[in-house]
Amino acid sequence: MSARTQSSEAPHRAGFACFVGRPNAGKSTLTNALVGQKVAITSSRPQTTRHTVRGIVHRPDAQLILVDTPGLHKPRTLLGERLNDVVRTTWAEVDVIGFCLPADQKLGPGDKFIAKELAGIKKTPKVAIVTKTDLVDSKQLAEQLIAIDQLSKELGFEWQEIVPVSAVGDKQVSLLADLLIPLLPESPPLYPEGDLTDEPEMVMVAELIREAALEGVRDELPHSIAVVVEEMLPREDRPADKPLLDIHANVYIERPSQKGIIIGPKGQRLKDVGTKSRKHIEALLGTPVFLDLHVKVAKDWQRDPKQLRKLGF
Ligand SMILES: Nc1nc2c(ncn2[C@@H]2O[C@H](COP(=O)(O)OP(=O)(O)OP(=O)(O)O)[C@@H](O)[C@H]2O)c(=O)[nH]1
Ligand SMILES: [Mg+2]
Repeated sequence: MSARTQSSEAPHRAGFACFVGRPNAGKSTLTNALVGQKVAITSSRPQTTRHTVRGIVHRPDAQLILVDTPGLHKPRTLLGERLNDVVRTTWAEVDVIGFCLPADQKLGPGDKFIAKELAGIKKTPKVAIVTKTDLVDSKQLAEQLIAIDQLSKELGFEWQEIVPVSAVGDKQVSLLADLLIPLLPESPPLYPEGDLTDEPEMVMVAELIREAALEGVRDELPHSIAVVVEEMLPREDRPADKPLLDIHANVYIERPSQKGIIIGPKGQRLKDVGTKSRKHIEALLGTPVFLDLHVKVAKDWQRDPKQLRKLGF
């Protein structure tokens, strides 16, 4: 029997691997790198991801479904509590847990707290992923690998693997998929061939707008921004070869005083957010877009159950 026939007889595997870790650890960037397309927004601000985002990696013999989760942190708002609940529900449901730890930061109480919780999930294999390896030298990386190994030993469990990766430098990203796939159950594909995510288009559009709005804002403001797409409609009376999609979206903030910052002098900032996100939205949807953005105040929405519901949390 040739090697080729043998490998085609290897069982097909499919299942879920979630990425967990502190905010800003590089989970969403890694998800996008593995999928080969932006399915989750990223930013240098912590707590960018606010819901689980599934990204799908297709291989001839496997389908690896990545579940990117919000960064686990000490919650200060009702939103924060909800996000942490989302993470805990997710890791209880997946086939493999990938714990992301940035190479350039010493293990802190936040990491130890997460590792302790993971130690309690006995039945699920856990892989430690050292992210952002392009930011450190080999000595620093070696120290981090030892510290991570030590951490699991202290807590009485073993990592299935410890894998250093750089999503930005495209180092060991596909190796990570190679190592995760054998940990998935035998199963036929769970998603149609070619699907890269199951995110609804309206959600992806809202996220792209939020990503653009996050850029350049500081302090508490990133946390205060939420985006909801109200409507996406093809413009009527357009010739078939010149379609235009009208998108109406609201950018929510928490306090009237934040309005001026988001809109900017003479509306320039909001305009830039529109231009930047429109490019990404057009690439995603493959059609020209007219983007209509409005800024609205949803008072203290991160702490208000009613407002949270309205914003989809
Ligand atoms: N140099 C370098 N930077 C990276 C790498 N991966 C992520 N980053 C940066 O780290 C920051 C955080 O990345 P995200 O992917 O948004 O982090 P996250 O873990 O999803 O964060 P939350 O959604 O807030 O939990 C961004 O500025 C990324 O560009 C990497 O491999 N190398
Ligand atoms: Mg993220």
